[in-house]
Amino acid sequence: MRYIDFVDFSYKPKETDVICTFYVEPAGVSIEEAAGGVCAESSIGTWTELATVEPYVQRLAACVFNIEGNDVKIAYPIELFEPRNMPNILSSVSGNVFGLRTLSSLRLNDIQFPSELIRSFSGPEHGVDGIRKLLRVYDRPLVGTIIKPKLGLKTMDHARVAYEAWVGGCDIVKDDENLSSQEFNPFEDRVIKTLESRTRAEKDTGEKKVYMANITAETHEMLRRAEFVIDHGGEYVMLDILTCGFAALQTLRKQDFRLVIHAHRAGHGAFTKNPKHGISMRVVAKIARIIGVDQLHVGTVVGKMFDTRDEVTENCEALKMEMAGLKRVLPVASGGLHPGLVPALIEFFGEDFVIQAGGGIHGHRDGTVAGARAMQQAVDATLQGISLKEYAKEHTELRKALQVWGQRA
Ligand code: RUB
Ligand code: CA
Repeated sequence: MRYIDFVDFSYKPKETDVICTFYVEPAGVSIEEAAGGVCAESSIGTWTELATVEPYVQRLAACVFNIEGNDVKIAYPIELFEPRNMPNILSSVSGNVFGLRTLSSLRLNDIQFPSELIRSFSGPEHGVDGIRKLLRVYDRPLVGTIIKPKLGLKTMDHARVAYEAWVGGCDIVKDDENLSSQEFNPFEDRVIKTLESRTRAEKDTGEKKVYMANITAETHEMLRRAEFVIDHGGEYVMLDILTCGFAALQTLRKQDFRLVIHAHRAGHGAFTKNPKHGISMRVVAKIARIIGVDQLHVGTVVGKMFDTRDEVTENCEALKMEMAGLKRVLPVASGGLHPGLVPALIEFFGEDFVIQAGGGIHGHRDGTVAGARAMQQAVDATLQGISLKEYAKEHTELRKALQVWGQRA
């Protein structure tokens, strides 16, 4: 089969097909030829015709069934993929094709997985409802913080700052993505001391608090650290899912740990930022949900990261849309957030999300407790329909936060 033989506009996709939507920019060939090349190389074809293609192989060919401008839709028969093996699926649909000479750009914008394939994976164990039940918070966004400075704090100070964030009003405290087990703050010590702070904060506030310990590491070590968290009374872990890899995430999810999995997406910008080349965050979100994360960073629209409104909307949809009965994943808005942005965030996300702020809490001029209070006050005001400016008249912490960081109109 030549590349062009993989194009058939009369093909009607089956319910069991995997459907990928690519943005394709050809280099020196027609769009049909370029799209056929993507289709061939990601299924059964190669650059030349083969003497070894038996008729039963031909039936497994993927098919370009739609081209509109540069947007190409390809249907893959489910038999091409091994169930329960996300690396295998991605080696096909987002593998060699990115390097083809016949393309100047290629972006995998979306994947629709058939239910049969989705059901071979675990999916989220807890999801939005499980997290709300654990935290006993049902009617507002969750408020979380990342301990800052992200690297360098010694364990005792890390645990102290965590305590201050919780008593100030945060539900969640998490490690930053590049804090693992450095000499200044070793993992085991940190987990023990920070969970002690959590328990003390729970006693002092009467509220449920959670700590997301970053277990990002080589896979066996990652599992050992997850077990360490369980042994010391933790319920949550966080993982940098892209640097650890989807195989590691699958391994973590397959254990019977019952841990809530917070997924950080550090590194995604390397392939999501260019709208014409790479892989969209929506695809990452779907994959992460199918494998089984409970919450995931999706962008903020208003913060320090680049994601557009449309992208964040798509990411949230991927976490919440009906997908073979999978539980909904909780979106995490993070990156450059502060109290002045809360009304805009709630307007965009609704109530089912995590407002996560590092600098926007620990940068408060009166310290972390005041920073957490200011954030909680911004949430309270917004949910009561009171403007931040008005609420700030009676709430010092919020007033001081707005003085420093301002408020988004
Ligand atoms: C934010 C932070 C997170 C980023 C990641 O810190 O540490 O790692 O949100 O980006 P701060 P994204 O609140 O000080 O900006 O959420 O877009 O993946
Ligand atoms: Ca970070």
